[in-house]
Amino acid sequence: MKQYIELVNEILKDGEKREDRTNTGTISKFGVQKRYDLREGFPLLTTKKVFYKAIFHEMLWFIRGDTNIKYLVDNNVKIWNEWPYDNFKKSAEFNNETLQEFVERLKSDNDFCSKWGDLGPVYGKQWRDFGGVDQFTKLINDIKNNPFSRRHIVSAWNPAEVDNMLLPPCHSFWQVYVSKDGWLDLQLYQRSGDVFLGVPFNIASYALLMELIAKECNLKARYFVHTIGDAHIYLNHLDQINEQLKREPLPLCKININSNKSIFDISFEDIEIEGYQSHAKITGEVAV
Ligand code: THF
Repeated sequence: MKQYIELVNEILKDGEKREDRTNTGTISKFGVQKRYDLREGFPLLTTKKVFYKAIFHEMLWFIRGDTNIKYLVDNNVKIWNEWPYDNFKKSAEFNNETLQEFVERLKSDNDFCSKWGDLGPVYGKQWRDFGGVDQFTKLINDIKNNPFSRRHIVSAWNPAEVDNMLLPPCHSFWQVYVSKDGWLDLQLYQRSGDVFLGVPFNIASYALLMELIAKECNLKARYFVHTIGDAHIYLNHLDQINEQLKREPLPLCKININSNKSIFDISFEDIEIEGYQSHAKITGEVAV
């Protein structure tokens, strides 16, 4: 994935060192765009091992309109745990539980999980119910009935509800384009991108979304255009980024969706990655 390496190099070259909300510090460049051709393979980063199962579960969770992390923790997906925990920590009910204890309680206590496992009206809520509009269902119907429309848009950014979300959407707005010969393209506007941890997830996540929509609408997925506003590398990820720059990118894997179920009924078991080769895993801390 040469585009990811280009993105990293662009930020290191042009970026400015800044303080940020999380007090970690970043190198940041504003306004970058990369294009991935899904016909060349599934864009799952090869210069470190990516835990793609988390990406698949998360996407199905968005599509279902879910915002409570119960489904994720039940499936051992940990990527959203920090935010509800941080919220709980600030509450009167907090009794010095560790993150692990908090997650165990979410798994075993449904009332506790309804109260403390919800992220607020984040992605799933806005995709399926933005002030009463099911944008996602409408999008699928519109692609089928009026493919060349210039209004195939889904917005997770709902100004009226942003303040009630534990984290305002990073990947905030996307548009689908159908070409005359049946290709499906998608452009994402991501307001903020954590290039080491989040961006590899975001790229694969939207590539999966494209494959799912293409299959549902009898099209073939082609370009994923990834536009990022504040594209940043956290200063405590610089060693991990530099390690990846030393590694040679490997051939891309393939993705198979082994089911003819509707996009609303596809399950995790229906999605299969074929031939994923990668360099070793690299860990890094997530800034909350
Ligand atoms: N906040 C920050 N600071 N970075 C982000 O990437 C991010 N997200 C989502 C919301 N807020 C964010 C959450 N997505 C990981 C990956 C994606 C996340 C959050 C965390 C992560 O820690 N990945 C590790 C471990 C994965 C695992 O094995 O469970 C990794 O090595 O990839 C961006 O949308």
